[in-house]
Amino acid sequence: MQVLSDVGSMVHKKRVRILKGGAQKTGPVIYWMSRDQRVRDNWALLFAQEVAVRQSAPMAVVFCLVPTFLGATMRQYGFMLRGLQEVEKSLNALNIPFFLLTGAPDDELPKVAAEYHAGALVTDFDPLSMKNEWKRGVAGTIDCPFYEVDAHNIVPCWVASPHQEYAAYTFRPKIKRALPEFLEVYPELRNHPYAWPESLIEIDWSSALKTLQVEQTVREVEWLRPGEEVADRVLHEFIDHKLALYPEQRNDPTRDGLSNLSPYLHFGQISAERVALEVQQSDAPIQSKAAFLEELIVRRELSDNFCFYNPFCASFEGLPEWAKKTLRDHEHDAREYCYSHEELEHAETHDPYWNAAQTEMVVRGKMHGYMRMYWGKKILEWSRTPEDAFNRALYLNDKYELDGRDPNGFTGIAWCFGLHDRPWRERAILGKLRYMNANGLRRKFDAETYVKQVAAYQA
Ligand code: FAD
Ligand code: FO1
Repeated sequence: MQVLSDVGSMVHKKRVRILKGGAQKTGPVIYWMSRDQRVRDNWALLFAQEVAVRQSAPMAVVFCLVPTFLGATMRQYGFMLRGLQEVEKSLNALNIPFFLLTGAPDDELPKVAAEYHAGALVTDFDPLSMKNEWKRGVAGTIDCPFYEVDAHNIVPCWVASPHQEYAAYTFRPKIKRALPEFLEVYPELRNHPYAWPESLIEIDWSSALKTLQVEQTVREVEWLRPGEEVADRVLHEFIDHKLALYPEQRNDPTRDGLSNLSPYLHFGQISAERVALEVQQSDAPIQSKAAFLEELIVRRELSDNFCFYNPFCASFEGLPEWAKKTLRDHEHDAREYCYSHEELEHAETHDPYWNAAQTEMVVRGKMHGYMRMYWGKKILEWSRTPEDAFNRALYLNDKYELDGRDPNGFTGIAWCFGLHDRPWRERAILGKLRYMNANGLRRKFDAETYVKQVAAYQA
């Protein structure tokens, strides 16, 4: 894969990869927005503007809405589409049109590029294999240069490490070394100086909605509103009221101690780099900032590393060899509890804490981070085979979590099955995998209060 030599000045050239080379043409520059659904603090959008300005060309942003996406339901599509309506308004105010296409990106984008005689196409980076297939399809059909910009990670994924990392401790020093080079102040996106050649047709959002073929019963949530503006408010509420206590409260699901930024980060409605800059500049204690930035930067970017280098990141196959072996060695161990898919989905197990976590996810669309680990480990203990367990955890996570089908989700689930961890003392079913039990929860927080709080969400 080629990287940029000297094109671009505002955007670090190592952030950009050339998916299709060639000389830039005179036509408009199109940014195919996908993972980074925001106007502010978006290196891909800034890069597209820079390329357009260099050719005195107009620019547009295109989003391709697919009818189904890795099991997403109305809950996640609704969150995304409301955010995109805000994107449309903000872009229009900067003289940049926004187009919503419906259908497969590898069919629709080449049509648009041909219709407008695009001078260049820019997109944002995503490690998911489906996105790479789309990009390969587009690159094979278009007739102009095609660039990919890592606008999601602070340290571009291909720069952070050249291979799949073993664990956080091998990745951390690499990220820390690279951070000073990439944790930069963002320039402002300008009012675009070259007007789009045609008058614009208003987007018909309700018709777009009708193209979706998704599960409608998993409803949108009320308590966390989508969009860039709200994301910024959520960030500042976290910094002002929760960050200082983050190290003490983050493992206690009875406290409102987390940032709640994951849905916004997932849809790119806020930039992780912006979050890191604001956290760094805050006057919270150094240990609090460090604890939060460890999650936001090291853990989050480690997830992209896993999915970028491991094509099987979303399945049992992608786990480390030692983990697969120990799980297979114990596959036939007797299970005290073995629940059906329905029993899990309806939170009908013997374990009130697990049931509360599952219910929190189903009702609120966001399970507390600490409970996610326990939840995943127990699914492994209570399933017929480890492969079954992996698939069930992924299915439930992606159906209900607002932040589902994210590299963090694939990695988080794989962590419950040994990824980025080491072998522990061998026991039944889990073999050498780290074990978690209800006593551990009770030692960390008031687990009965958690159960009561979740019951109140249902009322
Ligand atoms: P905060 O604690 O406020 O963290 C801030 C940010 O740091 C998060 O938004 C996230 O980007 C990053 N972060 C925090 N913890 C982790 C972690 N363990 N790994 C990677 N990044 C992290 N995260 C998702 O975004 N989507 C998922 O679908 C998802 N599924 C998970 C499933 C399991 C079984 C496990 C164990 C973890 C999963 N996680 C997932 C990771 C983590 O639990 C969530 O990112 C976190 O709970 C989100 O809440 P927050 O933004 O309020 O967290
Ligand atoms: N990306 C797109 O480019 N088009 C879509 O229609 C789309 C739908 C979608 C629905 C739910 C969801 O969680 C994500 C969705 N994404 C879509 C992708 C998303 O922006 C992320 O890039 C990936 O999930 C991985 O990070």
